[in-house]
Amino acid sequence: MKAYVTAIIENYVREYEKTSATKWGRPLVGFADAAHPMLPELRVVADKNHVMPQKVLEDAAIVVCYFLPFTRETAKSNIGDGHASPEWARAYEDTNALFTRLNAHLIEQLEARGYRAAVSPEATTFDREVLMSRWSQRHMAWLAGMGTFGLNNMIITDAGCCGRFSSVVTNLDVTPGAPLTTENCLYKREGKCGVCVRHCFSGALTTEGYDRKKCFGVCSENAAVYNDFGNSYAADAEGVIMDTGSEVCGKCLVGVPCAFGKPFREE
Ligand code: B12
Ligand code: SF4
Ligand code: SF4
Repeated sequence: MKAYVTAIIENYVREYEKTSATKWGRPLVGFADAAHPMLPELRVVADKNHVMPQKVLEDAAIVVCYFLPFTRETAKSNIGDGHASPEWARAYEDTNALFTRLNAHLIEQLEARGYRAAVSPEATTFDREVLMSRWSQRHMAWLAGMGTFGLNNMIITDAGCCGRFSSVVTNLDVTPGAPLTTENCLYKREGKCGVCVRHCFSGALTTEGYDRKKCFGVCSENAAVYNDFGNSYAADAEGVIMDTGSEVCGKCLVGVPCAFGKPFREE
């Protein structure tokens, strides 16, 4: 079933990009244990109302997580201080739109085989005061063993961190992955690199920590410029839809050694 799910995702993306301005690299797919003992801790480290998979699907067993890498061209367009590139803003909106359709397709395919699957509606909303979501895509991917948190806060996968995550809760009966035991970020591994921090011209990201409000300020400035590519993530935590524009930046995940792969040679 793992190969089947992976093939559905890969095929969908390849078909979809034939008519999309944005292109993607090969998707990575992971499987998280929906009953992992660390899941309740999300309510401590992330949002206190973080949704548990069993609330999304009663007999939740596996959270299918997937990562869509951006292309090197998309990343290159966004290198340098100032506003995010139009290609970056478009890739953000196009990827979120693709997620909605691909998740519906995946659910349909699984249901046709007698399984059940659902998406957490909270995944595409966040509280605009505390700047947290009640469904953390990164933590699900981390639990699935898809990668580790970089200094830039991104999950660094085998295909790097320059891309986006989505997830679907299922009752699949497959063996889940487990969190990795070694770091994929050079700074966390060996105390060197920090290129992501140097790219953050606003000072939101430092080696001491991350100021999400400052970062959101930069993303909001870009949203004022990019109003034409779509309006995903526009719902607040209560589901109220706002006309926000594309809240993007992403300077800390382009032109960095972990953008498209692990930033070190495997031993
Ligand atoms: C709210 C939100 C924002 C807010 C707040 C950012 C933030 N860091 O939380 C704003 C609007 C500012 C924002 C900005 C960006 N975002 Co954003 N954002 C989200 C959203 C909706 C929720 C994230 C959340 O709840 N964070 C709250 C807390 C829990 O996270 P945190 O502050 O990073 O702290 C945790 C980690 O640092 C972690 N951690 C660090 N080290 C370790 C080690 C271990 C062992 C563990 C367990 C945890 C851990 O622990 C902390 C507490 O749990 C998610 C989508 C989703 N539903 O998950 C996307 C998401 C995180 N964003 C994403 C991206 C790409 C961006 C931007 C680049 C914007 C852009 N697209 O151009 C910037 C990057 C900012 C940055 N460097 O962090 C991607 C990340 C993809 C990836 N490769 O990992 C996500 C997953 C969206 C997606 N669908 O792919 N974002
Ligand atoms: S740029 Fe370097 S320090 Fe920053 S997340 Fe990537 S590997 Fe870690
Ligand atoms: S997204 Fe932009 S403002 Fe936010 S941490 Fe990264 S470089 Fe800094």
